Amino acid sequence: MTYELIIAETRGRVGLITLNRPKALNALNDQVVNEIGTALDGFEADDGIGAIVITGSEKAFAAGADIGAMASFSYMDAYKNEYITRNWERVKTCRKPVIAAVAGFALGGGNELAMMCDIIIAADTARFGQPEVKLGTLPGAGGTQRLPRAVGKAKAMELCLTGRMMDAAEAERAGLVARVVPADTLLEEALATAGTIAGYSLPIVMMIKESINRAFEGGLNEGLLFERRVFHASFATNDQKEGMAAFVEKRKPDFRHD
Ligand code: CO8
Repeated sequence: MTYELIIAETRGRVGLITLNRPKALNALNDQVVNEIGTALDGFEADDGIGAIVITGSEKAFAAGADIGAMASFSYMDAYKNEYITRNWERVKTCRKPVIAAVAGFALGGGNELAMMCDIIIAADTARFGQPEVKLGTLPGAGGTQRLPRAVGKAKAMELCLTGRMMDAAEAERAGLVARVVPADTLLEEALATAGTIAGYSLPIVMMIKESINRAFEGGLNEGLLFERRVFHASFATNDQKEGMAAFVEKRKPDFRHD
């Protein structure tokens, strides 16, 4: 598969997607979003891949939806054709863990893309924001929903209503990012984290991802019941037998991902 606006490659059991529209600071258009979707399809179908990293450039993870392309849209262009937002959910529906490795700007749709991923690892140069208000519009790919869940109502309101950016340290304090690392080690750290995850049993990793997502997408009782049932289901996997036997026998587990 050849791509024009992303690079898709594999590093061991990790799939790596690099947004590659540097002159436009990785601004997101239909083609970028579709190419990300196609790359995710490939990684999901590949039994040799256990986790995925999405990254951008040193200057920008993604500076948002392509403003030039949207500038003259009518309501019908946006509503009927679902520009950009049409294929967005593909990141969310990915069953394998996805890590966003963010350096530089993650603004508007760029921040929304990062938040769709399961873990954000930020370079100390990262800056996050939802500046749509400055353009006379609002977040359209989950920003008003995922940001308050990540950082709380007060900070989400302030960020969306003022359009100001927050730096990596503030984003970590607020709970948006899992970890801040020096910029020159970002990819290495993200790939190492993805590699660790990909070394575990894939079905168990998928069960954990699905269960944690319940905490954000439903009520507490439903989430607790879901977690309990998936915990029970893990005893039907060979990897649970192997993982616990290895512990008892004081050896390294040999997960077969089934
Ligand atoms: N769209 C298109 N082009 C962009 C974008 C963008 N979002 N951001 C930057 N660029 C382009 C610039 O036009 C410029 O192009 P050129 O060299 O041809 O003039 C190039 O990238 C470099 O940008 P700057 O010269 O502006 O670089 P600076 O370092 O001076 O500034 C900033 C960097 C602060 C990031 C600045 O470029 C900026 O403010 N960009 C816009 C950020 C923004 O408003 N983002 C939100 C967009 S709206 C949105 O995302 C809505 C989401 C709705 C849901 C859809 C899902 C995607």
